[in-house]
Amino acid sequence: HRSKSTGLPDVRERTLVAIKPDGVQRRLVGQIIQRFEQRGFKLVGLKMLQASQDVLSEHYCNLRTKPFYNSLVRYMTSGPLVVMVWEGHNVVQTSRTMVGHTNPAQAQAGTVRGDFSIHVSRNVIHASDSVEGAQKEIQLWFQAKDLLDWNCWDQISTGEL
Ligand code: IDP
Repeated sequence: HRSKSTGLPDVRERTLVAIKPDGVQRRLVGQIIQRFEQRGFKLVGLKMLQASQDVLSEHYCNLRTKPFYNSLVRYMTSGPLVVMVWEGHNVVQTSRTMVGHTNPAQAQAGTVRGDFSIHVSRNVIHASDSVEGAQKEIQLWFQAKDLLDWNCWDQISTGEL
């Protein structure tokens, strides 16, 4: 994604990543954060919380009519989540690639789901699926004041090397 005015890479692209309750229970938080750091993305927000039904019904509003919706909400409220905002060049699409297919059975090895999960109802992690979706989800889960605009000394995340 490029800035319409300058044509330069949009260094402010952000996405929402959430480690689901099974990921927290299974002590995968460190390994998952490590993958995003190692890739070069910049962490701009992070918190652990117990999700409310209200936030989840907004977060998954496009799935409300699905047969698995109630069990999805039970799963997502079964324990704490670790919710993060990651920033960097093309972070939305690259995060989806790093997360892997929704159904772990179809997720490639090397992806979070492909390495750490086997069933779609316990697939460890969420990442926004579009730039617009990411903006909505970030607003839903975070207050603007809790996102930090810090300078990365090496600019790895911007793609402007
Ligand atoms: P995504 O998480 O890969 O973006 P979505 O289709 O948006 O996939 O589904 C949201 C979440 O709902 C999935 O990550 C998974 O936890 C759950 N889910 C999706 N499909 C099923 C299903 O067929 N059975 C149970 N849970 C499902």
